[in-house]
Amino acid sequence: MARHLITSALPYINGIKHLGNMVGSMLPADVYARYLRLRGHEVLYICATDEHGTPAELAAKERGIPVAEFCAQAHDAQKAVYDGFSLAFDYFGRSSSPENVEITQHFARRLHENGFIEERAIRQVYSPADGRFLPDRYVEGTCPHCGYDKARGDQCENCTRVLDPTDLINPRSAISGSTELEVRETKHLFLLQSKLQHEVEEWVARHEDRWPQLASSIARKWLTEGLHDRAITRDLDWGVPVPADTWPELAAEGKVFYVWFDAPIEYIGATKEWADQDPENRDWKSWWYEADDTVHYTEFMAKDNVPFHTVMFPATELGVREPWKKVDYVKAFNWLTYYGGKFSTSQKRGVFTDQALEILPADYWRYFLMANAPESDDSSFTWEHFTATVNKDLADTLGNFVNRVLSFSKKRFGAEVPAGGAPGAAEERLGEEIARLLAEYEEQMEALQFRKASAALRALWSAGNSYLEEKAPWLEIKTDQDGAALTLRTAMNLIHLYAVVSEPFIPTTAKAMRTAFALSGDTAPWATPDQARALTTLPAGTPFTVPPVLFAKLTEDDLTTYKERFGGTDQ
Ligand code: B3M
Ligand code: ZN
Repeated sequence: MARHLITSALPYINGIKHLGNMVGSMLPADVYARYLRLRGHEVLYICATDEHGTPAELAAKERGIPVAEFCAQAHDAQKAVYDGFSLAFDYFGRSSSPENVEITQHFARRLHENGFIEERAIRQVYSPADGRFLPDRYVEGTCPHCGYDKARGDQCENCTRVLDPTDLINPRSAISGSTELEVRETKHLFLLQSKLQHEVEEWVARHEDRWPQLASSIARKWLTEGLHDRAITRDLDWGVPVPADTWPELAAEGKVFYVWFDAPIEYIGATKEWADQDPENRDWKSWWYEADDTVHYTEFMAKDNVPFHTVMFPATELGVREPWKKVDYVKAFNWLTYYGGKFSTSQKRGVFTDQALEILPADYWRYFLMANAPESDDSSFTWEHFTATVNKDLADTLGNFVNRVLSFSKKRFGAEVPAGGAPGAAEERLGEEIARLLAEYEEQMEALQFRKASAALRALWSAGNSYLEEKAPWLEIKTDQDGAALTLRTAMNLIHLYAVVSEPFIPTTAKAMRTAFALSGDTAPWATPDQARALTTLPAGTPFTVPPVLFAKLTEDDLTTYKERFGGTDQ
């Protein structure tokens, strides 16, 4: 059995994430991790907050608290939301951890020893009004490539190109707004990526055919444009310090590593944090260092993060000249839009993950987001689509089926799975259909095709409804008690199967469905094709309870309320 290492792009510390961030990284990683665990694989799902850099410093300044304190609070706030979304990380770490500092400094020393880091004097934007250098997002201005006028000094979020603050047209300070900026000389460490271009190209060529097209095309484009040497240190207070044993002068000046240098290393750092929490059975290095072929590493991220993961982090790992595990599969996502426009943290447009949970439980969001994941293209969130999907798929197709079957059976046959009748042609057809759909669901999950997997899951739920309509036990019972008992028993077996296989998408509801049945020894993590075909796992006589309504139906009033509360729906 493979051991699956899974990471999702590290949510930046500043601000609660919106639904677009959730569906492009952590949620699909969680669905995949849950699926693989159920299928008996060993899984390590690691994530963390990405804490260094200018936005954290700016946010702490705004709040008037030290940046370390700001990050500690913001980490806990994000973790609470992810718990609310039922994200079952094996560990959720912090890139400011001592573990990450240690590994980042180690990587830097090794890169230096191997001739891939060089000290260079560069000209940097300095703001006399602010009394400091202005790295990265501390400078804003117009993108030289696409003309977007709110481009940040590190990257243009409109055309996704990586920038240098000095590239910006009409630059201004993000702290004071001052446009009286000058350029001064300062020393920084450069990662000589140009020397690694060839090796990265070879490495990508050996892997990209196994990546989805979105990931490989972005990697290709970057390599074609050529890897440039990049400054990997900054004049900031908050970051991994440049190690004094290797660069005493820069360390004395208080330079720290650039956030994008230490952030991907935190995938490793967080794994060590996980081990340090509980030394028992925590052989963290076997996942990362000299990992054998049984470790399969999958990364989840939105498309703007792809260059860092397919080109830059691999370049770093290659340059270290130590056998650190590199990614096997890059699952990249397009954008989820809000009514066709951008979700925007800064402009508070769209739905944020904490607000989502105030309105409805996680399973509603998990299912909707995965069923509409922006996989092959951007996809748009609208309240109309959301409420219609919840009502149709979750409330009607799944929830109503469960309640209808269990309530009716309890009323007519009591609170045990009813006995009587023998499976006939209808059950045989149903069994074949269920086995086929389960195989389709598994195939799509293995291929990380989440929309298709959701569609197969939905088809499994629908097949139960069709069977129930065909057999109509509420009529059958008038003339054929045993026939009605068979129908209801078969339907209950479907509910149990749904409980088992829906867990990756809707874990809380899945649990409620499964615990409705007092089936002794009910620990099977998954259903076999034979079980799906036979639909007899739950024998007659198994006691059950009728769970409360699984999914509330959303009304026109709810829709109006959501649209009013969140706004921005008319473009
Ligand atoms: N924190 C995403 C961002 O802030 C970034 C991902 C890091 S993954 C190592 O845009
Ligand atoms: Zn641009």
